[in-house]
Amino acid sequence: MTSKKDTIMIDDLRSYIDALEQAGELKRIKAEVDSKFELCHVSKVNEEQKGPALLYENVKGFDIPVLTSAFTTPKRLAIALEQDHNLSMSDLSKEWMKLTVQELVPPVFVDKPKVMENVLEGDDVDMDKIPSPWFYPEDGGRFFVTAGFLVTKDPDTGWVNLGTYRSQVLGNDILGTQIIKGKHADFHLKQYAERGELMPAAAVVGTDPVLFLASSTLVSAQTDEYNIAGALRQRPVEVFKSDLTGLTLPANAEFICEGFIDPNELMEEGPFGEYTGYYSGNKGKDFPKPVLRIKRILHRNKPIMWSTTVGKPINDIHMIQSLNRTATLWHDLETMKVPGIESVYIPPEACGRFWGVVSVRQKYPGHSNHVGNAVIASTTGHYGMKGVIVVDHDIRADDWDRIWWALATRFDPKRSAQIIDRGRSTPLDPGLPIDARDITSRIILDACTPYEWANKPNEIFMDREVLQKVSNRWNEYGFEGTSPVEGLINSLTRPEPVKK
Ligand SMILES: Cc1cc2nc3c(=O)[nH]c(=O)nc-3n(C[C@H](O)[C@H](O)[C@H](O)COP(=O)(O)O)c2cc1C
Ligand SMILES: [Mn+2]
Repeated sequence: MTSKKDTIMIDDLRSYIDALEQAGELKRIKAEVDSKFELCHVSKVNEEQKGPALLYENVKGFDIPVLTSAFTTPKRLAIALEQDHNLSMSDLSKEWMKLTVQELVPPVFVDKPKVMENVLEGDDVDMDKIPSPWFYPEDGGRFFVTAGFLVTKDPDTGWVNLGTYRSQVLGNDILGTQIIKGKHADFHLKQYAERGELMPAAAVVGTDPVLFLASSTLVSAQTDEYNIAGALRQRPVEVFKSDLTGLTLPANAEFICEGFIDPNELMEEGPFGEYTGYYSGNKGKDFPKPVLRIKRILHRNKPIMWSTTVGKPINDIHMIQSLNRTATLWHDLETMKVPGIESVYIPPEACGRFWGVVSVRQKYPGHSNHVGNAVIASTTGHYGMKGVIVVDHDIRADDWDRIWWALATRFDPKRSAQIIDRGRSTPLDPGLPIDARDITSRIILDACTPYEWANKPNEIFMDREVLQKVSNRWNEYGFEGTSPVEGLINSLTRPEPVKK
């Protein structure tokens, strides 16, 4: 078991790669690999096998290595967050929630940012020199930002926002950026449009992984994601103030493309194989995107490119969404004062957003129903979630074997399922018709034994004393290793009756 104190201190992409390598979670690929399709296809097949993170050291036509599959197992997310490597996804989300509801930690400004080691301007601004992968055959081209973020600033209040919006290379010095309506950079863009000004913006790739994780989390407006990343690390992120755009930028990034977005300029971008496993519905002229015109590229010496494959689950984006949406849903339920919440989980298999599971210790009739309805009314759960499963406290929200058992044995479809109409949806949900994706229905599956039943089914348990003896004698029976019973005795034996 790896405890927190054994982990490497991470403050950039390189130290994260070192930490992965130390934990045996990184494979270096020496063979020449084409960044068009081949790199993505190798990574995707490796991800399906639950393989390690991959560092492609010999990318055809480039001398810049590319990292993929950084987060595709819970262990690698735990390494990124400097947490115990054995934590489950749901437990990691709980740690995330605890850290981000504490005091936020603002960044610290440094004099000599490493990302300024190389400053490319004029004709040297050439996105074709960077190995931005081309992922799937029907994608519109190469995508520079998949594991990164756009930095923008509120011109009125100075709030600095980091948002992960994928960005396609549309020319030597042009990035098309998919900022979906209502995202924070969209707020900023509208403010610059009203002022009749260009919006300073920077596309950043290859940072401390917590910055990428924070930039793709639903954080409140007017909250700098730097402060969230600082809270997750319990120490400040190193930043600098750009003399070109005035933006606060991460000092240790591998690449930063700085420039300006004209609020009135849109270009065709995409299509892109999305995290749903489908291409997005509307494309081309029906869905043009804002463009970042790059004035300069900053990069570290010997820079490293970082990408995520996207496409069908499970890859980085599903793990990220599972992690941060579980954390925010859990927090939502706590702030709504729903009692008895034992664990929460939004599985990556369900694209990290469409289904959620909550385990509850019931305290009153209708409690489990309260939980299901609270989930879909919450800030996290109201947006795009289609189904909620509620289980009793003896089942962990991320224990699929037992969730199936609850659906088999504590559930009656007529009594336990409810369909709710007209919830907020996402334009990327392929389960809805392409032209009618604003609204979805939802289902709540209450897989709990009703609290009010006087005559509850009699569950099978083991004898406590005999089980303790079995645990003590585990190796005597000829089994190797520590007894699997330790720590499980309470859940395998009949709970003490609650004293009235
Ligand atoms: C890998 C990845 C790719 C994403 N791509 C997009 C995207 O192209 N457009 C978008 O609006 N949101 C995208 N998201 C979701 C946003 O990052 C998320 O909604 C985040 O909260 C946006 O930042 P903001 O809240 O500061 O606007 C992506 C998330 C991840 C993890
Ligand atoms: Mn934000």
